[in-house]
Order: sequence, then C-alpha cells, then structure tokens
Amino acid sequence: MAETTFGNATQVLEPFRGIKKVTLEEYFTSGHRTCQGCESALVMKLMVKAAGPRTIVLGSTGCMYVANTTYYTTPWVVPWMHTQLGSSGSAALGTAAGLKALMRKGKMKAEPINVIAFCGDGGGADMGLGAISATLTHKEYNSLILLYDNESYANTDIQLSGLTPYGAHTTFSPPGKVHRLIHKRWKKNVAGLMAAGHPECRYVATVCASYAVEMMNKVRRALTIGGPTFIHSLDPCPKGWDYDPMLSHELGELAIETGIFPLYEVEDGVVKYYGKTKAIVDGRPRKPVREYLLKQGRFAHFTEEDLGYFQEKVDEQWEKWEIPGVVPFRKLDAAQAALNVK
Ligand SMILES: Cc1ncc(C[n+]2csc(CCOP(=O)(O)OP(=O)(O)O)c2C)c(N)n1
Ligand code: SF4
Ligand SMILES: [Mg+2]
Repeated sequence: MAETTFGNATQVLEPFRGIKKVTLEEYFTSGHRTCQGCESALVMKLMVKAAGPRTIVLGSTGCMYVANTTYYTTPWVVPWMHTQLGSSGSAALGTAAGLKALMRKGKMKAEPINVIAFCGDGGGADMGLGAISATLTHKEYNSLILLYDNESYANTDIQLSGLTPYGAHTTFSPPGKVHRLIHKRWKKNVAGLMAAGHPECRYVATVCASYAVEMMNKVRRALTIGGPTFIHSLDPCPKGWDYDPMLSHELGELAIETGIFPLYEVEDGVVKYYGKTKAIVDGRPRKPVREYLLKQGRFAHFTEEDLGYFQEKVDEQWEKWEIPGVVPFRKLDAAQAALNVK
C-alpha cells in the first residue's frame, strides 16, 4: 500500500517491465459488441488489466457503455456502473468519497480500491469538462479519469466533437460543393489543459494503445500516485475515421510519428516525453501529416492546401510552443520578455 501525502492509501502497482511481465488475467473479456478494429475496446481491456481485480469502473454514455452492455451480456469482470454522458468526473468523485466514508464508518473493509471513470471525447472534453475539472481539484479522493478519444460522438453516428480534428468529415461536417471544409476549429489540447490548470492533480498523461505496455504503465502510475489523476487516450475508430480495421494499430503509431498526438506525462509538474515522441523532441524528423491523414476516408476531400495548413499547425506545436507538444504559450526571447515587463 502506498500512503500519499494526504493520507489516502493506494495500491502499489509497479510498472510492467516488458510485455512478458504483463499479468495474464483479463477483466474485460468477451461479451461486447464493438466494431472490428475498435481501439477504444482495446483501451478498456488494457486499462483494467493494468488496474487489476480490486477496481471499480464507471463509464459515461457512449460506445464504451452501449456496445459493452448489450442486454444480458457484458465483458466487465470487475464491478462497473454506467453514468450520465457529462458525469464521469462526478461519478469518480462520488464513488471515491462514498468508498472512503463506508470504510471510515467500518461498513466495509478498509482497503485501497481503484476507482476509474472513463468518458469519450464528447462526454469528457465537451459536456463533462466542468465535472472533470472539479474532480481534479479534490486531492483527498483517489480516482483516475480516462478520456478515450475517438474524435467524434461515435455512438450516435459520428457527430463532431471538440476533439474532432480540423477539416474532418463527420455527419455534422460533410464536405460539400460550396464549402469543402465545414469544420474549421483546431482540436482542444485537453491533456495540456488538465495539467496546466489543476495544481492539485499530480498526474496527467497521454497514451495510445498501439504502445500497450507504456499505456498500462501510465494507468498503474496514475493509480499508485493517488489523488485525482487524468489520462487522455487517442483511439483510432474504423467506423468514424473510415479506414480498414486492420490499420488501427498503424494509425495510432502514425499519430505519434507525425507529431499530431504527443505521448507524455506530467508528474508533479515535471514533463516527461515517451517513445517516438521523445525521439522527436531529441531531433528525429516527424513524418509528414499526410501519411496519417490520407489513410482515412474522413480526410479524403483534403486538397494540398488543406494538408499544408494541417502540417503548419502541427509544426507550430513543436517549434513555437513553450513546452513542445504540451503547453501552447509562445516563447518570448529575453529582450522581448524584458520589454513586456511593466
Ligand atoms: C445529455 C445527453 N445528450 C445526448 C445523449 C446521446 N448520446 C449518447 S452517446 C452519445 C455520444 C457520446 O460521444 P462520446 O462521449 O465521444 O463517446 P463515443 O460514443 O464516441 O464513444 C450521445 C450524444 C445522451 N446520452 N445524453
Ligand atoms: S464506432 Fe468506433 S469507438 Fe464505437 S465501437 Fe465502432 S470502432 Fe469502436
Ligand atoms: Mg467519442
């Protein structure tokens, strides 16, 4: 058991040192009806495998609720509960607080139980942002909120969310003859927002299931460090992104190699890059974004101009951001900074 600074015991989940050390037990098994190649289903499986059996999972409405709970079947082996679309944060906080109260009153055995709430990008980055933000200020309760980002409101037929990439074809942004691009907003930087805006939150990370061991180890770290923690997972979605399901793994890799989705963690305010993102930070060239975008039908209408704009925006996050790929404040040179001091 790990005693955190504020007296909340957590389970000590040491990192898996390589794929051969990963435990065999599964806590998300057969019984779900997600699409072939669904990375979000893989994220659920890896998330709870990393957490282990003494875990409660809470899930807001979306593909990972609906497709996982067809009448009389469920893949969850651990206790789980559905919560309203914008309520992953409230469910996490309420469950953690409820467990703590029951243990304090002696109504249940005192032991560290992992509380994980998952939400989609619609439920988490749009509708439920306020509740997640509130939860991340409550350092006295241990919970992990995992946002699985398939970049649309997938369950209701691929509507545009605040995390849908620029220009993508969704049912709310179909390319037309008059307007080729309907969606012209750049994606929210949700992990950076959580890390920069919540000083009591000791752990924020980004993950992609193409890098499964690293992903599970970040889940284990979040649960061990305790307090409220947040992980953002980028999940290729064959239906919404319009590609052959066999490409899910490759698309996850390309999102990282092009620099579109950086893999990092922020623990107690210290940024650490991972894998191919670390190689990029150390100077390895990024792959052109077109290699990622043009494998997906949702960008099939892109012209060279659109590809160029997308590339420029990604270049900017590596070349101009104060903390590349993480925090989007602009760097000022020393002279300019001095002039700005009132
Ligand atoms: C308050 C509310 N509005 C709308 C809906 C309908 N609805 C159910 S699932 C869903 C999509 C959720 O999208 P996201 O959170 O990204 O999860 P995904 O379906 O992509 O897995 C919507 C709009 C709802 N259940 N509750
Ligand atoms: S629509 Fe996408 S997220 Fe939903 S089950 Fe299918 S592949 Fe998974
Ligand atoms: Mg979604």
